[in-house]
Amino acid sequence: MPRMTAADAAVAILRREGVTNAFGLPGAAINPFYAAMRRDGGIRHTLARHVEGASHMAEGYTRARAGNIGVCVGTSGPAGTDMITGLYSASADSIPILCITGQAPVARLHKEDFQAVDIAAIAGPLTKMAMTVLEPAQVPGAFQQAFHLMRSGRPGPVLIDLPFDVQLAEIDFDPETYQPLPVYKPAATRAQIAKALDMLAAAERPIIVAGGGIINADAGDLLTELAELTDTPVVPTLMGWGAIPDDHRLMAGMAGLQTAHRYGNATLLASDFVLGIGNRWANRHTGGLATYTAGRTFVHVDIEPTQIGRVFAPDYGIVSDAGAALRLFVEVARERQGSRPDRAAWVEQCRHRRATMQRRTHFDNVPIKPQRVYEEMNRAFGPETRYVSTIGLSQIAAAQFLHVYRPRHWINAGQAGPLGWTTPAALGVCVADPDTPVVALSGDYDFQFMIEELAVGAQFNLPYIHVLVNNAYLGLIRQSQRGFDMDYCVQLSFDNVNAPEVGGYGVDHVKVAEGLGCKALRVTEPSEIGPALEEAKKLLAEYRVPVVVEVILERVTNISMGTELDNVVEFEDLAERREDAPTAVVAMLD
Ligand SMILES: Cc1ncc(C[n+]2csc(CCOP(=O)(O)OP(=O)(O)O)c2C)c(N)n1
Ligand SMILES: [Mg+2]
Repeated sequence: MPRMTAADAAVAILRREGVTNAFGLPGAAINPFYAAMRRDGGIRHTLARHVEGASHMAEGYTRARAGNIGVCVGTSGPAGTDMITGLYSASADSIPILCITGQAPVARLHKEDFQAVDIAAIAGPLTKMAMTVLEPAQVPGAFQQAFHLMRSGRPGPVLIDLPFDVQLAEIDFDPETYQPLPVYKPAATRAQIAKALDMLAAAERPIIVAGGGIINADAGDLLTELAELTDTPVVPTLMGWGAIPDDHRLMAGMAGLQTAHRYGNATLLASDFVLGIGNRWANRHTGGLATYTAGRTFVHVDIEPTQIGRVFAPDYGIVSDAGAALRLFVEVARERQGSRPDRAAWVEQCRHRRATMQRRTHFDNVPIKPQRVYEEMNRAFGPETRYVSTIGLSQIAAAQFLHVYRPRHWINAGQAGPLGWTTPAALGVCVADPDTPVVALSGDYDFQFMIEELAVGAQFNLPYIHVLVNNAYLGLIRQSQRGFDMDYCVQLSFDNVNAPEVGGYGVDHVKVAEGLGCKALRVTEPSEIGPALEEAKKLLAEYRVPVVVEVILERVTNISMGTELDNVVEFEDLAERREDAPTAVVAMLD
């Protein structure tokens, strides 16, 4: 039997499970694992500048391609605690990442040893398994179980904590005969699917709410096929955006309190039946449940049994992987083609709402209004673009105005929304798929959170365009403070003694980005945005580093939002003519 250190066995298993990349930051307690990675030579390591960054890189890496599992590695103590936000973000959005931490030697764990913290206990609620492995011979089983759990059922992260001496201990292990454990995914039965389709057929104004589970299952094509076979309009959630292309005739818009379209909300409210697939009725999608559910029948399909009925009781629940359910949905719907109800009038109503209920994007104001930035991004970036963003007015407006045409092309920290996520997640996406253009979008505060990670992009030649919309404000919080009649602790503006040219907006992002080895441009006029984005593409091709395009916005813009689907407040003029929203996918009827 081959003998090797437990760390060597762990790395061999990573390889057998398909891992080719890791994101991390070494330290004394994880050095044996790094030594094993070095001996193996098959795992490309991206050195983060902040361990939280490594965890978000791992998440971006997972989310860019079906089957990927991002791995993040750190030393003991503060490295583990830094990655807790990454585990939270990944678990909240059902994304598998494997976090590996070093730990103090077993015999010193209870002696308040240097950087010995009970990271498994801290990570417990955020992971599908969090384990400090105390017996070297348990290491292979721990890793095998980790991959099984990450891939089975509702996907999510795992943490494995390896004491220093456990990593170094020799064990018997045969990598050649190692086999990944089978993956468990519940699948709907034909009777369940037939019943759901009966309910859909009985409805007059049905819609499908398409959640992130469809993206995780790589089932966007099946969703689109089901929509076409039954002529049912689709309302993607924020996590499901891209499952059906924005330019599909059955794409009805997103619904919600913030990241939503006016026509999406109107269509949801006009519907009488909702088939939710791989979604979780998130509060910012539903708003108040009385408004959301009144007069509607619901079917809920989810891979996790305890998600059925968690937020409200659906009329019918099906426990299934979204892909497995959609395969059967498509099969049975095909068989029923002859008896399909005529939905033409309802589909046309949804389409008409899409062509009339638009928000204005075309403003020529200086300082620039944010809506204009997204209009220019729609012109500059085609359907091949992958967008990455986290939270803020910037992200909310992006969801209202940008276009997404493919699954995994809107990569967003939906539930947790940790500031600082955007830059490292975008870098992880670049590692996973260097051939697809990546465009990150941040507000100024999000950008400043993990700004140091730009150096990782410069060092490892991970080129992407980072659109930075700068209002020198914690904009989303400023807007929500209106309810408290205050503007308190949310200003980011100051007179920068080194950069009078930023005109009181505080941080000179161009200088910082350049200092970190990236290229950067700043624009202040709406007519400069398009040319700057084109210039950014050239700089990216020439220098192969991240390129930041900073757009100086007006300080105060309120973005459409509300507390119920039927009370979303519009703060700006709505579109009345085609020229008001010139990049809308469905041209405005005027
Ligand atoms: C770590 C963390 N702390 C606090 C928040 C709350 N929060 C959400 S958005 C936001 C302000 C974002 O400002 P900016 O990135 O400039 O975007 P803007 O809203 O101005 O477009 C804050 C503080 C958060 N999401 N994450
Ligand atoms: Mg801001």
